Amino acid sequence: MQVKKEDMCLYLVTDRAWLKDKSLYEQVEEALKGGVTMVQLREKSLREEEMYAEAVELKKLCRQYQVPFIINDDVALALKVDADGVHVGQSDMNPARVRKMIGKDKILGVTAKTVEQARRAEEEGADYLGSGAVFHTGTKTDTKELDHAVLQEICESVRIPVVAIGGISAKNVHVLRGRGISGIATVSGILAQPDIKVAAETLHSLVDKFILEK
Ligand code: TZP
Ligand code: MG
Repeated sequence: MQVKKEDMCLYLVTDRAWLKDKSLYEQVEEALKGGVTMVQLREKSLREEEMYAEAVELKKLCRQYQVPFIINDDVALALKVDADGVHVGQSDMNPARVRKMIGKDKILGVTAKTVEQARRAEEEGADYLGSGAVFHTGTKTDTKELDHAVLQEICESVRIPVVAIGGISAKNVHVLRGRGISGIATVSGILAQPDIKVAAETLHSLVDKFILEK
């Protein structure tokens, strides 16, 4: 499926590390109320049955808000819960293989940190790319910061939309202006904020202003 460009505006990626007094379901619902346009379930510490249960509930929730629901890395789980798509990194399953497994109607997202990776991912059937980390991030420790000139080259070298990820907050969205991205993806920019709904609203309007120049 070709992902809609407007769905790439504000992409929420989950991480239970930020759960405080609320469940992930409640946090995601607040973020949806605040205007996130896509949701990715990315949990590294859950057991299979817990991931399945979380995925079933979050998929239902995202459908209510008509927001695509993507699963990180786990193709079998994405198919089992009929998620809208899968996101894979460079060390996960090869995108061409994922595309074969999920068929043409589901969304395939791929992480790309170089122009070469970006072009290859597009050829292999990616619908969108995630590129980063564009700023320092404490959420993913095994990632290097991506030069914003390279981010721009990536955007210019593919036809599919590119979202920037990593360390993005209301304070630095404007720095990404003019690079050609279609939106931003964030964990802590939304989930670590005191008011999740307000954080999503704020980021959404900053993306409209600086990235989409609406
Ligand atoms: N991939 C590159 S950076 C990152 C991922 C999953 C973490 C993003 O988290 P945060 O909190 O938005 O910096
Ligand atoms: Mg991965």
